[in-house]
Amino acid sequence: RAQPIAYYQNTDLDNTPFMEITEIAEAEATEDFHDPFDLPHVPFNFDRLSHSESMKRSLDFYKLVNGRRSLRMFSEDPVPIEVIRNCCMAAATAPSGAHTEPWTFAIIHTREMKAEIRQIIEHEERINYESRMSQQWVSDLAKLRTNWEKEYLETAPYLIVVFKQAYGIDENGKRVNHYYYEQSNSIACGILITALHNAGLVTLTSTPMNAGPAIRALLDRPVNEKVQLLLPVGYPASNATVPDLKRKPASKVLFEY
Ligand code: IYR
Repeated sequence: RAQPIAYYQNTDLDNTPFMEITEIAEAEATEDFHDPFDLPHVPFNFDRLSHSESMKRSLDFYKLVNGRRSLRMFSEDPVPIEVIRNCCMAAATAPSGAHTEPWTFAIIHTREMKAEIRQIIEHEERINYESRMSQQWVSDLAKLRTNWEKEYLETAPYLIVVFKQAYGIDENGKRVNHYYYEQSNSIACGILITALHNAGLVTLTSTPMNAGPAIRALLDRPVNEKVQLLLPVGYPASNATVPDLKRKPASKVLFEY
């Protein structure tokens, strides 16, 4: 039988467990040894596309995502919740540091909950717009014609709140390290926004300033979770408008070496 393995903690850097080399060797020598941190590695099945197929797909995808716009005027028309679930599960396929999957998606669809979230956000945004933020901030945003009122938080059939987990909590209540959770979560959010657009829906990438803790409390999420984004999702209002923004040309964003 394998003896219990002593791990020690390298507290200077992080909490990654290390095994003494001699312990690994001894433990691996026993037949029923299974390193709890190891995973079987399996063959990767991959179908290679022709260059012309890759060319076509890359251009089609570019055209698809180039059509995405952030919307602030929503219709009340319903959307099947399965579509929203699928988009969230697509987002949850994002790569993450040490495969820790540091995200939680909360789908809000009841009138009552949407109204409560609107109240929380408008209360904070009113302060942001009226006193908390600088004149520079207010004038930089002016072209978007936003203000503290957020009617879309109630008209959109869904609000998706994405939480980032700074660390995990295992079944025994023990803290688990999450690596690169900011980057991991941002990637997941990018996939979510793209998945919603691909499903024929519109959304707004909103970051409810100063309202995160109250939203977390309302949704009864644990303390390791922080609001990353709040996405109203649905169809655009029939009279919806968007600012006539232009994207930077390739010459400004792309450099080849
Ligand atoms: N969060 C505020 C303000 C706002 C800030 C930026 I930077 C934007 O690109 C858009 C809005 C709001 O939602 O009104």
